Amino acid sequence: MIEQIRALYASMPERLARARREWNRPLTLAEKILVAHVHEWKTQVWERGKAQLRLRVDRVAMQDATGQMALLQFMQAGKSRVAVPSTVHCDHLIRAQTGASEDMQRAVTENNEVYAFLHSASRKYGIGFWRPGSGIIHQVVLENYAFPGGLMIGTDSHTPNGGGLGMLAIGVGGADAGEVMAGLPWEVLHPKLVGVHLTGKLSGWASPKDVITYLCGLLTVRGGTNKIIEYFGPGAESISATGKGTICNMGAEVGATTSVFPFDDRMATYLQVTDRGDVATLAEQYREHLVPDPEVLKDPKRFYDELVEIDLSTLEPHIVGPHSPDRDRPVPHLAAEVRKNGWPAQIKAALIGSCTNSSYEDMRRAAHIAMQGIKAGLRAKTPFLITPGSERIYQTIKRDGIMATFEQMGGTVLANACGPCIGQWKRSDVGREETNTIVSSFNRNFPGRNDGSAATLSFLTSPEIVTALAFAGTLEFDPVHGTLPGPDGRPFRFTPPQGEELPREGFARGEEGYDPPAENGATVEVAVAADSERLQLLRPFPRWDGKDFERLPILVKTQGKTTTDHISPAGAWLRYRGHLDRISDNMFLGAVNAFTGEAGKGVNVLTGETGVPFAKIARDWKTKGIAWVVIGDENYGEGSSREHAAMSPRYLGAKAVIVKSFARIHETNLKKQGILPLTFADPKGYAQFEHADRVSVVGLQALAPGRPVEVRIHKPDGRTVTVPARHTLTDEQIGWFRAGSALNALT
Ligand code: MIC
Ligand code: SF4
Repeated sequence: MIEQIRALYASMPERLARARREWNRPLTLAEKILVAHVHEWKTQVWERGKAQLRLRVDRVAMQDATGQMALLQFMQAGKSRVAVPSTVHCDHLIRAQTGASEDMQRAVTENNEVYAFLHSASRKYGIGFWRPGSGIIHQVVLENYAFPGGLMIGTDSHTPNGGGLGMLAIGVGGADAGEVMAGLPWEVLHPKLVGVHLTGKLSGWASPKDVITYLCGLLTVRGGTNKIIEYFGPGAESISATGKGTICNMGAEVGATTSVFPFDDRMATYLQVTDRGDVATLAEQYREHLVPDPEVLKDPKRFYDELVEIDLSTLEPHIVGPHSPDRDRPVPHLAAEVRKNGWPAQIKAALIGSCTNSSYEDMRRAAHIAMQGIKAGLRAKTPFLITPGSERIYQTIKRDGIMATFEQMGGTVLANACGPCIGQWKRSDVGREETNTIVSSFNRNFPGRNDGSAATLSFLTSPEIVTALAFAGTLEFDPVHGTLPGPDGRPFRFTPPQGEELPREGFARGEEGYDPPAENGATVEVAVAADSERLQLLRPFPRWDGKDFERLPILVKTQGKTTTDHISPAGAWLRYRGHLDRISDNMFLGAVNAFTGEAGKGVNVLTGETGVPFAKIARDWKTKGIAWVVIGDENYGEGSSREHAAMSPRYLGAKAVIVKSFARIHETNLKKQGILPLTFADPKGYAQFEHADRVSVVGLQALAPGRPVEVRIHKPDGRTVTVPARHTLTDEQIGWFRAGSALNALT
């Protein structure tokens, strides 16, 4: 790995000098990394928000839930070995139920077939394999692979976590990963740049999490779409590398392509402690290339498309939720809002950890709060669950007594995995329809996400605030100013959290759980049983027949938030992530039907039957040879990178998805799978569609970059309404559409 980094750094001075010369200006950090990774300087156009970048990627990471499709697609390309260093991480499929060791054993048995597939495919094709229990993809990547100035893609939307070590790390669908592993350059819309100028220093209860929850409120869930958030300024150095990781990780919640911090001493220290002193030394040598040019820092307004100022010294702790990560307020304002909205104040579960917040520093600070409560004679008033991010963190918090502190307070340590963050949480304390409140230090809180119940109100904040709230058991407690009654009746007040950023004695080692690929992959068999209910080899989607889409019914018009969790829910459905036919039964289960107000169900307009799950309607139409369209609202496809949210619609007959606006990864996933993603030229177009309408999309033979497309609505009374629509397809992507999918265009 060090050789790869050395070669990249050695190439940077000349490449960056050329860009400065030709553009006649200094460079931001994000630009430096993009320039250093451009596939072909001569032909590349550099227009932010317009041009398509073709980049050479240093590394690919896949997790077990999205990695199955990524590998199945890679296998279709017929290559014998991956073209770039790649890893698979088993983290999403482990269900949290009774605690780490039992949950792990259950997972290994339950998921045996999928793990065997991922393992054998990894061995065969030259991919590093991280076994279940080794940790959550983003934490393991930060500990082992991320490096300043690098460019990686990962089949998970929180891949930007690597920005904590100065890397451009970007979430993608499995098709993107499959193509890059097959040797193609990676394409992405040239992002605009948001500069975030950090001054001051975090203090008191404020933590890195509050930088990003505050930004979520400021920018909203759409505000970062097709943008890179680049942090800089003196405040950046006051934040640990893992704290920076938290901030970059949750940049996914504003839709940002990725987020990045400039290289600094905090990163160097982290690299050293994680056994990469050689990378740290090299980065020190090339420091000037791994930070923005000095002129940019002097006059940032000239070089970033948007600029945000945050004074860390005045930042308060924040908490966001329920149901959306941009519903933000400072913690002290929460109680009043809870009363105003009639949300249940009682907290039913408090959870810390996840890929967002499970660093040593996070655990130390949370333990500092736990310790204070224990000393005052208090115990958690609610179940308190801890998911460590990796085996290293797990072993280290065990060695350093942090785990014992959590347990003494009444906590349960779960496996090193996603668990309750992705709905892998077997909860028996509340009924499915029961409105109830939970708090966590995770990054996502869409309805139904954690326990499958849309009635659960989920709030997100820092691990230290979650820990304090666990002692109180109610959202009405303000840990910053409030007091709790101690056992002797005297009021007890927490002092602000403290904790070292890295373990004094270094990280403890456990079973790291890494299996290298086979020397000679040709002899390894990748087994997929023909009758498997979990894995299914893919068959190419049919090519476009050259015809316009004529008079198609609307399967669903979604209303309001339509995240990938609404389109293709996770939780119990994670079981079928490798089986396209099976998983397609979950299609649109969470989507709110704009015509009826119900979730997951609609009217089969061909038979008149009501209250039918969308997948069932689509299957009926598929057998009759009838294709369909989707109408959607703002930021359609927000959230996860899971391409099942595009593959299932494609598989069951979607031709076009017409919406007010898209989230980046999902729009690309639709293009890759051969579905036409369109946006209304005027958002009012959305209101024109009624349930018995038929929809045509015409002029498809003349489909060209930048040229609008005409959508016609045929009303039951014979009227036709024309709605102009736009698309963002490039020439190459139009090729995917014609071929039926990007993969078809490849082979
Ligand atoms: C998520 O946080 O939503 C997930 C689960 O990690 C997804 C990936 C998936 O659906 O498998 C993501 O963020 O991309
Ligand atoms: Fe796993 Fe949650 Fe992180 Fe996604 S956000 S990778 S589900 S821990």
